[in-house]
Amino acid sequence: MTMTPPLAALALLLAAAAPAMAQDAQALAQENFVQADADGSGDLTREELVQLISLNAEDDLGNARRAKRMGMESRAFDRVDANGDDHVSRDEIRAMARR
Ligand SMILES: [Ca+2]
Ligand SMILES: [Ca+2]
Repeated sequence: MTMTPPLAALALLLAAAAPAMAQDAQALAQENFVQADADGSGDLTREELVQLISLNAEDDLGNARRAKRMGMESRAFDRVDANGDDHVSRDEIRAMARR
């Protein structure tokens, strides 16, 4: 697991409530979450999380662009899905951002 990105970097790539982020960037990240959540379930499947990172990369939020280039999406998903139910909730993203 030497390639596992640090949690702080994960928070940034998901653009989740990182204290350093400007308010408008966080608003954009929230919009992207809603857009990525294709079925409106309030949480993200692996595919939806990949979409979120793509949207964040397009908006150049956090380090999403670099994460995408490095193909870190799937690894990020595994780290963020704390309870292993194959869905990433807002709470799980927030919990990770706080760590
Ligand atoms: Ca969903
Ligand atoms: Ca989960």
